[in-house]
Amino acid sequence: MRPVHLLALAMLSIASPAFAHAFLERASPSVGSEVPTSPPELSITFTEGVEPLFSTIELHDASGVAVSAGKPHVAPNNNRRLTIDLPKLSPGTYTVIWHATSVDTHKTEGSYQFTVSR
Ligand SMILES: [Cu+2]
Repeated sequence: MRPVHLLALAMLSIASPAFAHAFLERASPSVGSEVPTSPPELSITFTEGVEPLFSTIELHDASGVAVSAGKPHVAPNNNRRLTIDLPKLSPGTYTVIWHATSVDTHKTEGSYQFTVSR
């Protein structure tokens, strides 16, 4: 059992705050949600501040076609929230692909989906 405990300790130290990266904390529309109508904007709140010039949010419709959206920006008082303005979205399921560069220059990425019902 001893080697297993050592491994668990090593993993805990990797996950310490000194090794923090920008991961998705919450999103709007939220991850996996269904929203009644096309939202005016999409925002992702990360676990640490991000650099908007070096971060991207892409949106793809159900057939994989990229939806052209605005450049990502952060609010002056909250660099953890990255926002893009959205065009009018047709009903369907959309895939959001994000690439974040945090203020400590670490890069992270991920994706999730949401659905516009009408
Ligand atoms: Cu980091």
